[in-house]
Amino acid sequence: MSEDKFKSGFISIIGRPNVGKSTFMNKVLGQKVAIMSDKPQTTRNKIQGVYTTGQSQMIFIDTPGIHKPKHQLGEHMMKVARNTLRETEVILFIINVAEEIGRGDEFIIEMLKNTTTPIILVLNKIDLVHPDDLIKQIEVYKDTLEFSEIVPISALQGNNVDKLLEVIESYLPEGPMYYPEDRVTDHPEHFIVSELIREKALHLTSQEIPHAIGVEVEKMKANEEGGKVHVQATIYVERESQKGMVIGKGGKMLKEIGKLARVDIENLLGSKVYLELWVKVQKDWRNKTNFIRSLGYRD
Ligand code: GDP
Ligand code: MG
Ligand code: K
Repeated sequence: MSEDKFKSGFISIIGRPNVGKSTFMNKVLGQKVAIMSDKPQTTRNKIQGVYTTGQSQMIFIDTPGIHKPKHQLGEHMMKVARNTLRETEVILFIINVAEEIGRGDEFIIEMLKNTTTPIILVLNKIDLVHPDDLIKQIEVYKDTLEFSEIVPISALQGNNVDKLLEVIESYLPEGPMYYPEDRVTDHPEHFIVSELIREKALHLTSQEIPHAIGVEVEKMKANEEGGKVHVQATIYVERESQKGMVIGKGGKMLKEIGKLARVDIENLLGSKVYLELWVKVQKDWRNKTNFIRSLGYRD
């Protein structure tokens, strides 16, 4: 294989909550990159999983939480999603084959209607259905969009995942290796740690604010003397009232978030952790992230 035939590209993963997007990414990457949770929208589109073989490199972009916009943030997420769909080479539309097509799927289909990017329909969770039902589902979906490919898999058991990767590769253009071969995510630890903190904050705070929370890990430094890793992170919220909720009475809530997150981070890193958490109000913290930069392009 000559080097100029190397293929690479970005792949959006789209699908309603709990269809198995994170499970699929983790299966491909062989490690826990995206945090799995029963709670919808734990992850955002910033996730990058990079899968490199001898002949190609696939950069996966998770595009979670695409629902009918009910409020401002919904609309913002929609915009982000639309940009993501435009910028990528392939769209993986993942559905849960064990469930009837629902409004969430239909909304995504509606959104994909004007897309020129090739769409691969991934029928996930085939381990849960009878082959006859699989065929029925294919019939249902076939009429909804022009799919470039339809691939049934079980992300959990790994069935047909290799086949899906082959299909994806066939849609990638010739391109460079954007990331070093051994790189799974851009800042795997920073990212995973921020997701762990976000996850705790979501679990502990009230229903009204989850979308408004973002976490950025500013510093992760091993303190050689104590053997502890010093993690400094900021939880971003959009309003003063939300800041109050995250901090809690006398700092009780923030303390609890920190306590739970610290345990997980210690397990992840395999060392003791000193976790320093800050809460900041920043109205448009989401807009700060330029899409291309978040994908790791460098100029
Ligand atoms: P996401 O919200 O789309 O990222 O979904 P997750 O990857 O978090 O998966 C949601 C749930 O579905 C988890 O409990 C997974 O274990 C489960 N799941 C994912 N893929 C499969 C599959 O192929 N078969 C079965 N039986 N369960 C799956
Ligand atoms: Mg997920
Ligand atoms: K919550």
